[in-house]
Amino acid sequence: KKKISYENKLEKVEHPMAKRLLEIAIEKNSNLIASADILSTRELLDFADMVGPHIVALKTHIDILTDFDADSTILPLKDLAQKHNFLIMEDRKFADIGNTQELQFSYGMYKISNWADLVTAQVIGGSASLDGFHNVGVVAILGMSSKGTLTDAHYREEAMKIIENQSNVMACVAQNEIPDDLILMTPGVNLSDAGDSKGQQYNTPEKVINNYHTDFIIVGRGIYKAENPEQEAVKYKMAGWEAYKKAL
Ligand code: UP6
Repeated sequence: KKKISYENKLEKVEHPMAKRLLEIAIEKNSNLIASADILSTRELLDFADMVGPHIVALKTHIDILTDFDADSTILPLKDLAQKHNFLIMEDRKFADIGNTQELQFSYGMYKISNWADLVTAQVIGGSASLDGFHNVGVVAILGMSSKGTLTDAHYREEAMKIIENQSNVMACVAQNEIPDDLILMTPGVNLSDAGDSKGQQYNTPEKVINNYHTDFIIVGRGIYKAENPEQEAVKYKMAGWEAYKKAL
């Protein structure tokens, strides 16, 4: 079986953020999401400006920033997203009851609902827990990349039932193939390491695109820890795009 093209997937997806993401992929010839697991605003913004031209989305963990400030972090980040045409994906991995998640999504320091195009959420709380995510693309965590994860085949089967019936879910994070009408994103991608000492497990872009038909590779340390992150982003972008074309 061959991989579905972004053009064909664009006709199958309904969520507006799914459409935007696929349009950006087609326009930029990129299936790269850079994970910016960076601790200061200055470095986050410099990184976003450097890799911005080569990525479809920038994935943030906004709660690891030591100097978060809505005006000095989010406003310039939004400007960079517009300048370079990428989406902002907050990897919050919500995992609570619906009411709490709604509060976490819109209130507190980060006010994620004000600025994130996409947010990640676990499905552990069940279907109704996801209902409160409005005006955002929900990326559901179907399976994790870490050693010993509880997202085994049974979990994923039950999770997929929730995901398929939830109209605000536009994508899944997983380490396996999923139905063609959803977007698949795969982290745990690195060209030079096999893993880290804390349970992370890596595959190459080629392997995840070939084996899982993933639509988007998520790369963190492979890029932001590199001596020349822009050059490395180009390398991952090219590896991802070549593998995509070969898998078609
Ligand atoms: N991430 C995973 N695996 C998952 C889900 N999410 O690694 O199953 C996220 C991590 C991190 C990024 O939270 O932000 O993807 C991977 O970073 P790395 O490439 O530096 O390992």
